[in-house]
Amino acid sequence: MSNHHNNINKDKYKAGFVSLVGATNAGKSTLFNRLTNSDLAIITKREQTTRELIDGVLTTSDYQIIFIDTPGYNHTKGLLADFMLAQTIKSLQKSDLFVLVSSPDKSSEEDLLLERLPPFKTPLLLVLNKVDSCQNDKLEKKIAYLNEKLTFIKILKLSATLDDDFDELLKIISSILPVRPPIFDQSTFTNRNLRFLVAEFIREAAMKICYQEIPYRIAVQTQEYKKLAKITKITAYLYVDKKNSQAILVGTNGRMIKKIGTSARQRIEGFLGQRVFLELSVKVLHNWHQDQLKLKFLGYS
Ligand SMILES: Nc1nc2c(ncn2[C@@H]2O[C@H](COP(=O)(O)OP(=O)(O)OP(=O)(O)O)[C@@H](O)[C@H]2O)c(=O)[nH]1
Ligand SMILES: [Mg+2]
Repeated sequence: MSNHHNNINKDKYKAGFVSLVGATNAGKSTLFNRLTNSDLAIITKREQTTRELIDGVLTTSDYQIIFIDTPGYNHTKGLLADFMLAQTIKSLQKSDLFVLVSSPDKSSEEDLLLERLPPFKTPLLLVLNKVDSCQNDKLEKKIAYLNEKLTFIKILKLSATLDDDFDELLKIISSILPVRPPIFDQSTFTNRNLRFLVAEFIREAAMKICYQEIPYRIAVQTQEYKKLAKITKITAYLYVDKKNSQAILVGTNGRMIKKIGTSARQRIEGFLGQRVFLELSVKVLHNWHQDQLKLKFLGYS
């Protein structure tokens, strides 16, 4: 078995933390998964998909980049939004480099986040995402606007969904990171455990399949996680904030929750590379998103 760490060049090796920040829906999680060659982060077309930080480690013989996917910024108020912004600030505090992921279809939502960046004095890259779906003049306008507000080391335009490789971006990032030995063992690819990831995959399925406002008021917790020889048995609770949301999420004859379960199970099986038995229950946790204690119970504190 070969090990990068045994033959790394200590005088040249680069390592560090890189936060992907920006407005909600800009494509941070999509880019995060592409950069880390993983399926760790959840992605939906809805806003406020990511709620908590997640690290993804990319290790090569020349560098180790720990990407941090962060909750996107939007104008939503409340305790959960406060928690999400605090998560983003926490990731900024530990990062050696910020990548602002922006997309022209997002208007001024990121402005309040932008104001938070300069005090850090951390190098900042700008990635203009979704070039496949927007006109060039809109893109240039956005760049001009951002250039007036902040100083970027470099500006890149790309499509996180359609581009084939991200070598240029990785090269720039690694060149900026400090000379430092690897922070994590070569086999480490995330800081998150399977129970967390599974709960997120279930939330992703619920956000994709259920409509209206309900998905924004769903929190998922993995209850049982049992890896057997041929199958992994998982039970999880989906918490909603009121009784009638529970009925909608379960659906007529349990059709909605069954659909969510099938989609989530496939996602988990793809990730684990093993068959999964998944059992979901929908519980009511009244007004959980407005209650500090309940948020804490759900891990949002
Ligand atoms: N056309 C196009 N769509 C993209 C691109 N990158 C991401 N998307 C889509 O944009 C939507 C949002 O992507 P996410 O990666 O979840 O965005 P995010 O910034 O992580 O959003 P939050 O977690 O809510 O902050 C999804 O539907 C993606 O498929 C891109 O380069 N081009
Ligand atoms: Mg996200």
